[in-house]
Amino acid sequence: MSSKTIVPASLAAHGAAGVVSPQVGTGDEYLSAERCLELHRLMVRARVMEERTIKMSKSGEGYFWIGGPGEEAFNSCLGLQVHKGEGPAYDYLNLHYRNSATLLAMGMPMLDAIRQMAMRVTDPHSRGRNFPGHYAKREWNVLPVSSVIEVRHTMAPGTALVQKRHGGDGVTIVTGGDAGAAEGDFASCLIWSTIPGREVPVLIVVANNCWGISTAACSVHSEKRIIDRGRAHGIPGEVVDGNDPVASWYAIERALSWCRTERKPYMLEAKVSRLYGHSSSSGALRVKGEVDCIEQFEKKLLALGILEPPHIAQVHETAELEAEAALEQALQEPQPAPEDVELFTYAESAVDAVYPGDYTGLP
Ligand SMILES: Cc1ncc(C[n+]2csc(CCOP(=O)(O)OP(=O)(O)O)c2C)c(N)n1
Ligand SMILES: [Mg+2]
Repeated sequence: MSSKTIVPASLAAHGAAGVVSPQVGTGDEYLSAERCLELHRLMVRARVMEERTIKMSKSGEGYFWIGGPGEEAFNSCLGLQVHKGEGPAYDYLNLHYRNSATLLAMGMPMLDAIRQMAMRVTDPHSRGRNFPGHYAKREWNVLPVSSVIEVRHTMAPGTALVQKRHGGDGVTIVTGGDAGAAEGDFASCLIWSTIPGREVPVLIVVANNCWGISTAACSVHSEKRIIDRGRAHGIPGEVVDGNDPVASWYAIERALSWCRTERKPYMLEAKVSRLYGHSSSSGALRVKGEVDCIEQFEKKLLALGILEPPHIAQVHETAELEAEAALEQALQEPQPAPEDVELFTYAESAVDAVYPGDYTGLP
């Protein structure tokens, strides 16, 4: 592969006097070609990383796999719009297990996700002790992803309340699926986010892939749109085609802007695909017949002349090389030691009078 970046002719011309910047549109909303190329690269990196970890689950370099192929368009747009930092002045993220593209868009190295899949002690999210996609990053307010779904929905109003008291425009973002939205913890989130006079800035994202493992959403949800669950609580919302990065970008922008300025909750239902089934437990085989956001976006970029086939091939090839290099490195790193098994269970706490420095919290 050539290390030289190929620049599409339409973009090479951009910047010359009198040349209008190309744009990509959905309806009457447009994103610049530069933003679309950035999103495309992120989406491809996320997909390649997920496909590499799926292979790891089959080759014994990792075991259980779960992740976000099919959610790259929406999740990349989300990650690029997060106000990233530590503490209540910044956004808090209570994510589910399909948000790899969000973390990559925020700047996570692919290597860190591969380390988690390969169960290496160098995995900064869980020291090689949790499933893939179970991120935790204090410096970016990414609270630990929980395999137990929707528990973050009862915690999200808490960080949002702190943000409201703190002042500023920090938002708590909580993501989950359609099946999770039928659980009691989801209802608790709606109730605790809208206590009269104490409404809090939570962006509740429902990634609706129409499935909860093997249960079809239509066999669970009586409402046509999941966002309608928010209506009883006065929570505004929007349904967006999560496979469309342009539509997703603006829906997320509107949602975050509402939470940042009104300091109240908003619900966003993103219609997404689930391209490899639920997890490795259901085989992680490529599903036919669902929209692939990357293929769809590439067709659009090709039709507009923003990308040409060699550029697309280069983006994929670069991502694959990055994934292979990450795997090679991760496999050389150590795994956790058996004697560490009881460590790192609870965060240390200066206000814990009994065990302030003991991560286990145990006697
Ligand atoms: C509280 C709880 N109940 C059940 C499960 C088992 N479980 C794991 S994933 C899942 C389905 C989740 O579906 P959805 O919320 O639509 O998210 P998706 O996996 O489709 O993204 C279930 C029931 C769990 N992990 N936690
Ligand atoms: Mg689902």
